[in-house]
Amino acid sequence: MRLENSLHAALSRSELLLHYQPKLKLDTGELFGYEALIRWNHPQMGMVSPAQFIPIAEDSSLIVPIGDWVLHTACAQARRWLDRGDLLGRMAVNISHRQLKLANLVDSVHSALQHSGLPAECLELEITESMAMDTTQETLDTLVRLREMGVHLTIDDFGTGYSSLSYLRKLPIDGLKIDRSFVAGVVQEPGDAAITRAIISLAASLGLAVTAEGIEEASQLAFLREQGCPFGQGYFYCRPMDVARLDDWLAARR
Ligand code: G
Ligand code: G
Ligand code: MN
Ligand code: NA
Repeated sequence: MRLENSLHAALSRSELLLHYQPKLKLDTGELFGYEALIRWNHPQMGMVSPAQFIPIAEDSSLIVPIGDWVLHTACAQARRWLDRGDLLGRMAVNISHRQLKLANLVDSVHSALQHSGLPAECLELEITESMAMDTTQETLDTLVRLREMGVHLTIDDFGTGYSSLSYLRKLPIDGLKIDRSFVAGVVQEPGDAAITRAIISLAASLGLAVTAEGIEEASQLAFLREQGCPFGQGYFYCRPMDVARLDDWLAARR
């Protein structure tokens, strides 16, 4: 309850901020886009992880104004990078379950795109596999409308949910993100290597863009390249960082 109260104040006190993690094309190492990751700089507790406060935001409906703020902020930043030539592909934003259910997501995305002037094609929404399994007609309509606007939809943490793959046929999606728990084991664990290979090949045959997340080592990158995985992100390239530090990282690459 106390964290909930201070989370309410956090928005108006500008304690929330976004970090961004670059996503790269694995074959050339070219910068493709970014994933926006929320942070809470709490006055007493310091940096609070979204794993801690997003569930609180979901339980209290604060996820609606917070999600709206994330979309507006990420789209505005993407527009700046696009204008500077530092966005070839897309800005990815994580969407939580309740945010999708509360159904004004179409308006919220529309407003964020309008305000920022970011083309819809430059925005990607990441939804979790459990969300994808649990769509009602209403949430499916929301996803279809977002897709019709030109926004890309991606299944995050792919492979960690349930085993039914039928939703891949049903949902208007463009991509999959291989969960980092599999990527972590591709070199040492034959099972993780097999699952990762299977996801890459499944995505390719369904025409979906696949991203490997949590790449930490050159050996993992080599495996993913060998398997033809097109996109990746992870500490090996760059940690999620605030705009100032990411601008330094971008400048150093030029
Ligand atoms: O960046 P980090 O590993 O701390 O993120 C932890 C979790 O919080 C991840 O599951 C990530 O998807 C989620 N997360 C990060 N930013 C956002 C956000 O803006 N909105 C939502 N709904 N989830 C987020
Ligand atoms: O659930 P989602 O995939 O959105 O969460 C992404 C989380 O993974 C973020 O919290 C981000 O900080 C974290 N992350 C990004 N790259 C790496 C990495 O290379 N290793 C690890 N362990 N975590 C990472
Ligand atoms: Mn994600
Ligand atoms: Na993930």
